[in-house]
Amino acid sequence: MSALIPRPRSEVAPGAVHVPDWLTLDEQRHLVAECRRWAMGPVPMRAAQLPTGHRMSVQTVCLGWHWKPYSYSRIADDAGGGRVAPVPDWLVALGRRAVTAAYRAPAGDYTPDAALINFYDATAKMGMHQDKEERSDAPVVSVSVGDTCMFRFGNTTNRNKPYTDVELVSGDLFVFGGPSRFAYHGVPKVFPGTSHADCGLKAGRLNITLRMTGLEDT
Ligand code: MD3
Ligand code: FE
Repeated sequence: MSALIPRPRSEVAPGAVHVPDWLTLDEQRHLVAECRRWAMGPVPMRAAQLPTGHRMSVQTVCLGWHWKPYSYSRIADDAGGGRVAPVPDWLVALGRRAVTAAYRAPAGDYTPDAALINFYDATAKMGMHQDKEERSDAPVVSVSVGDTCMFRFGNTTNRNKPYTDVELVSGDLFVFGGPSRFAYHGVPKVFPGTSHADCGLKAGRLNITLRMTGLEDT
């Protein structure tokens, strides 16, 4: 239990900072409740289809900008055609607090304009990839709720070794900025049955990432 043996904050690579147990249980439950609402629309949560025709095992719903492999838009043409809901101010504020907590420095002009909410069931995983659709090198903020997962943080050159495996537990924060912003990363495994009901999620894992896209409406 993390409450008994605190896990230390660690800088896994330059700009990649893991802050265990950052969210309170109240904050986790609030995020879960909001994710349940976002999953229902105006754009429903869905498993995105890859250009290969395969479906991702992870289910995703977005705020601010809709992401599909591999571009952002305001309209979800692959998920019912609705217009994506805005990122609420409290979530922008959470992103700013996250950057401050990770880097122990003011968040400056950090203003995330996109949130991606990923849901993992017991068998879902995410292959090693880079996030390159953004036109900004601002940090990505990640918070996790529910089942523990194995998060794999790689290098900026290729999807293979060297990489570092880190367990992400409910309430953990991870911020990826600076030289780590374009590192390969993935989620090879979720550990079913590791969530505790107090976080608001009985089974599965939610990950919320906040990003600055650097995109503008045309
Ligand atoms: C490092 N999500 O949504 S979060 C993704 O747990 C994504 O759902 C995973 O990879 C998840 O793109 C991993 C950690 C993460 C997110 C974005 C990053 C690490 C990152 C972007 C750049 C570098
Ligand atoms: Fe990613």
